[in-house]
Amino acid sequence: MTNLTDELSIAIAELDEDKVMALVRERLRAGVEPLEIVKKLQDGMTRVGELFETGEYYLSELINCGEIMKGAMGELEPSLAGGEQKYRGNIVIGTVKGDIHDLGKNIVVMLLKGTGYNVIDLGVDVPPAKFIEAVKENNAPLLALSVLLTSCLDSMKEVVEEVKKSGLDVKVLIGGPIIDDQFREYCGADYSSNIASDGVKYAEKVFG
Ligand code: B12
Repeated sequence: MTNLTDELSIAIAELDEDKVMALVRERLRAGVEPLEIVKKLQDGMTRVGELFETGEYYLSELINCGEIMKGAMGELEPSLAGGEQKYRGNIVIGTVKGDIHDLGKNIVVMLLKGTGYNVIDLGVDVPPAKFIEAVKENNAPLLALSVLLTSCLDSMKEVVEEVKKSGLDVKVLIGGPIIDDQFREYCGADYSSNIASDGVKYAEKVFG
């Protein structure tokens, strides 16, 4: 079980919404980096996942945790998204079919928007054909996919295969906590990461 020492991580693990919101605001005011705050929240959410696995938390707690994180993201969004930026190009993003987790993807979206990209966010549970259609329609040089469920890794592989078959000139970035280089090689994606800010790093590679 993860050993939590940070007050904010503990507050979200204990599903103490008021404390989470108060600490997020306090840290933002104190000038703490928004991604540092996200990391602390994520640590606490990992604990929630562990408590769910061991049967101490139920689905209702998982849902509650997601809602608290959404509230915290609302506070963090202005700092993550930044100010007006020069337009740098189109990026299509979504969570793959069968998976409805979107909090991590939404952070990637905020960071990309904040850097000046026009992000076409297809949402969650997105079938492969919809990704292909959106890439074509928007002439997007980069497609980003998110996944959290092990059972949906095949959905992700299917998207990458369909993209490669389509002959479209688009790079594919896959992300999520269970994504590693080995899986990237196996499914044939161009880039992989489990860090939101890497979305920007790889976008810079693609858009130059
Ligand atoms: C909140 C939560 C939910 C919420 C989701 C709310 C929402 N709007 O997203 C709800 C309640 C809906 C939910 C449902 C389920 N969940 Co859930 N959930 C979680 C929990 C607690 C937190 C996930 C989260 O948001 N983390 C915070 C975000 C910020 O982190 P993140 O997603 O990892 O994203 C970061 C990086 O990975 C990266 N990233 C993510 N995507 C991308 C994409 C790109 C391109 C890049 C570059 C980076 C990147 O950037 C982010 C910031 O660094 C996790 C526990 C955990 N360990 O994470 C379980 C967890 C993911 N859930 C799990 C399960 C089993 C389920 C359910 C099947 C439960 C059930 N019995 O119904 C359902 C599945 C529903 C479905 N079809 O998808 C398991 C998955 C196990 C597995 N690996 O397969 C976990 C790990 C819990 C556990 N330990 O058992 N869940």
